[in-house]
Amino acid sequence: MYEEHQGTALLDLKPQAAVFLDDVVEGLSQSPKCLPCKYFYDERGSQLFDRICELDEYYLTRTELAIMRQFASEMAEQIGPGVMLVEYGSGSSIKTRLLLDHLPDPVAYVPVDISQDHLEQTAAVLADDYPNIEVLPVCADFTKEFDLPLSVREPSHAAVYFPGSTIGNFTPDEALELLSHIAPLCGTGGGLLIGVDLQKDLETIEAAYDDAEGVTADFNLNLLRRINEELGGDFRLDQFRHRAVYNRRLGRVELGLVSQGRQHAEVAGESFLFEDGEEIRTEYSHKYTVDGFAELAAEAGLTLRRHWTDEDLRFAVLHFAVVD
Ligand code: AVJ
Repeated sequence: MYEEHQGTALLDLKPQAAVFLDDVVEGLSQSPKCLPCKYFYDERGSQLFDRICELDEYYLTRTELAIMRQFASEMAEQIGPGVMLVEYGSGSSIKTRLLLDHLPDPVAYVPVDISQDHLEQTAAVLADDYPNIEVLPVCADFTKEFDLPLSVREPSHAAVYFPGSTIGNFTPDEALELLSHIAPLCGTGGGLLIGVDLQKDLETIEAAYDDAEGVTADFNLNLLRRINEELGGDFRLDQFRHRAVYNRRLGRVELGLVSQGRQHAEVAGESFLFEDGEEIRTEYSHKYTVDGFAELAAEAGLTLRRHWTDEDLRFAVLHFAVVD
C-alpha cells in the first residue's frame, strides 16, 4: 500500500468511489436529506474553499493565522521536543510551517488527508523545504481509526495538529468520537493543538457563510456538480439555492441546498424526489466557547493546558495534553 511518490512514501487508505456513491444514496434516502460535507473538496471545491478563505466576511482563516503568527513559538514550546506532528488535513501549509519553524527538533511530520492530490503536493513541497524532518503522508479518513507510520528516528511523543476549525463540521457526539481516538493514537505524553471557531453575534457568523459574492453558494452547489460528474447524477444546479442559518441554541451554522420547486434527480439509476422548499443538509459548522470545548475534550481524556485567542475573541487555538 506504500507508493513511492516524489521521494515521499504515501500510505493509501482512502475510500474508493463506491463509498462516495453509497454515502450519497444513503444521505438522500434519509429524512431530512443530507450529504456528507467531506465530499466538498474535489479540485474545484478546494479552489472555491481557498477563495472563501480570502473573503472579507470569512474571518476564520485570517484570524487563526494571526493567532498562529503571534503565538507559534509558545505553542511549539507547549508541544515540546522530538515530536511526531500529525496534522489532520494537509491544510494550508502556512500555519503548519509556522509551527514547524518553531518546534524544537521535530522528528516527523505526518499529514493525514482524504484528498490524495492535495496530500501529495503538500507533502512533496514540505519534504523539500524541511530536509531534517521526515515527511510521512497518510491518505486516510481521519474520522476513522488509523495507525501512525514508523519514522526512522524514534519520536519522544506524538501530537495532533488540527487547525482550521474543521472540528466544527462534526456534531458534538461525532467530535467526541474523533477526539477519543487521539489519546490512544498519541499515547501518554501526547497532545492536541486544535483551532476552534468561537460563538459570537449572529450577523458576523451568518455573513461568513453567505458572502455577498456568492462564493460559498458555489462551494455548496459544487457538491451536486460533483455528484453529476462522478456518479452520473442529473441535478439541475440552478434549481437549488444555498442557505446558511446560525442555530444559536445548538451553536452551529446549518448549511443546506433548498429545492426550488418539486423535482426529481437521479443518481446512478436511483430517483429521488425533492419537494418545493425541501432542504438537503450539506454541512454543520459548530461554534464553541473555550470552556465548552474543553469540557468535551475532557471526556476524551484530553486536558486543556493553554489556549490563545485574538483580541476580539473570534477564534481560539487550544492545546491539550493526553492524560491517563
Ligand atoms: C473548513 C469546516 C472550517 O465550517 O467554516 C466554509 C467550511 N463551509 N464555508 C467552516 C466552510 C462553508 C469551513 N471549515
